[in-house]
Amino acid sequence: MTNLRDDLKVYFIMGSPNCRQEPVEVLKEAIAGGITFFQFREKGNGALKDAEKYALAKQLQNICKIKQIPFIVNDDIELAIKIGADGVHIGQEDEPVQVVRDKIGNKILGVSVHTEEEAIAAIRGGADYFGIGPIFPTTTKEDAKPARGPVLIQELRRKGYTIPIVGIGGITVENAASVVKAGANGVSVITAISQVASPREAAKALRKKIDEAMDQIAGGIL
Ligand code: TZP
Ligand code: MG
Repeated sequence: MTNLRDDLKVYFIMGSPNCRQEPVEVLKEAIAGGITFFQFREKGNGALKDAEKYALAKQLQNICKIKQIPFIVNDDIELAIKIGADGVHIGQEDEPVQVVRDKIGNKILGVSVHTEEEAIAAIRGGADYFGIGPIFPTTTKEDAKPARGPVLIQELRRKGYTIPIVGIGGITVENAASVVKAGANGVSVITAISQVASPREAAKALRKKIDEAMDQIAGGIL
């Protein structure tokens, strides 16, 4: 794949607390199924810290490298720089976008936004893409805001914002097409891939849905 917009199609996010099987196995299977982007998000109950977190990050990064899948680190900018990750993803409660941009140079910078004002500030600060959600109800993020559907994605596209966007929160193979139809370039998921018996089959089904939806949009059907 050649550009960020295409790379964001099936964006898998995970850390060890999200996995039923070994994270390394989950990631390998997800890649075999067809994910296009990966974010290491080591958060929540039992999350690894320090040396253990570093070691898992390196392992997952190596798998992504071999398969040429971009490897992004959630929140932990120092870790991202230390291991030479492809980028970072930050939220509104993290350091200002411009500060992070200055620290990471030309690495990929993703920012979670919930309003047009946040979107404007993120673009000014140097964001490369937005994560927007929760689109649907989710239990994965403890401090998640209420689900709002794809309204902000639709609003930003209607107003002419062209920055790559991924939807997040409660996305499944059943509802994924609606997120892309609303104007997203892809879907990011945790549960739909990490909490199922076969991450490979789940990733494959999601990838098929997104590819089909993209084809329909390109063909003017959706
Ligand atoms: N940010 C908004 S919702 C969410 C994050 C990290 C969690 C998404 O997880 P799931 O399991 O795909 O709903
Ligand atoms: Mg954050």
